[in-house]
Amino acid sequence: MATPLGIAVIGTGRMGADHVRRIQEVVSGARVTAVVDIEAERAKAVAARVEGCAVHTDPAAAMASAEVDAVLVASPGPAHEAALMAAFARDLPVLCEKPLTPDAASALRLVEAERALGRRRVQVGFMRRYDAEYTRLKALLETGQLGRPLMLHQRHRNVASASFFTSDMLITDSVAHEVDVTRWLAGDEITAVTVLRPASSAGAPEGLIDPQFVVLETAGGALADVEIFVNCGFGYQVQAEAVCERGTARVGDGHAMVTAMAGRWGGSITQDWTERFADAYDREVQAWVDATRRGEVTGPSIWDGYAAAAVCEAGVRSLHEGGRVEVELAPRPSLYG
Ligand code: ISE
Repeated sequence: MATPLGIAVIGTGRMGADHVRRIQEVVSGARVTAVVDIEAERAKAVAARVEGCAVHTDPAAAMASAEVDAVLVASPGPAHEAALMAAFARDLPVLCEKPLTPDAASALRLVEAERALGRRRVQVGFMRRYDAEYTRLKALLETGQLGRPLMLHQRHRNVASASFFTSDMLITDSVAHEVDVTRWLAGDEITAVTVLRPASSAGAPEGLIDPQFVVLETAGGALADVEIFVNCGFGYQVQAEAVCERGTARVGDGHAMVTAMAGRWGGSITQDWTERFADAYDREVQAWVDATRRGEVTGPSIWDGYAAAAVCEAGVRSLHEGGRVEVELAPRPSLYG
């Protein structure tokens, strides 16, 4: 394909606008040809920065354009199913931000719809798989030098949650990342989830259950724990430590630069995910564009998105009902290996 890939970006909120900038300024081989948002004014403001970019309020209308070769979905999770179904109807390749959808039933409908096409069309935006530290950890585990991973300790802290954030979203929107990382690093499905509630922070909005402590069990018997704390106030931290049979490996300490001055040493903590994972997002979108131009689909699949949704759904049940909840997973179609 000699001409750049024409991309429609669905959703022009924080992530969508960042992806538009990325495609225009960082990624090679692609350009944004349309943006879509139910709030037309917001879409217009983003499109104004991109030459020749069309503005739509309906994803299907954008996809009907001959200028659109592929779709990047960055609207809120509940809007993903309709956008992906519209893309399937036109057989367009898709990069869909996480979560694939907020619940397992809608995610499974998407698995079935893609399977009916007979080939993969969707890459799901679990960007940590493109982060330099996480890819090194994965590569190290794959060498087998450390032996099998037995436990995974993960911490996920945000400075402050958005006004629309609910207690369930700590699981479906935030822990969804650790669910994917756990499946990816362990190379295994998650079979059960337990969500515990420490005392909520006075720094969290009234009624929000924050922090939460999540325990994930894998089919192979590994355990992963996740501290999710979305109003920690001091910084954006995402850390993981794999404890294996013959050693441990840890990522996310954020010691890229340590300063020493006036009798103290220290460094800075990133403040949000667009900063901490900027390189990962760049690599993710470039990999998607490159694969699409080759006529391939790589990266996290719609099955990975569904599996994460099923685990998160069990997590939300555990949050509300207490105790350990088993994950119900449909049989994995051969399309997904
Ligand atoms: C947000 O949607 C993300 O994907 C971030 O990576 C995560 O840290 C945050 O908690 C989510 O709300």
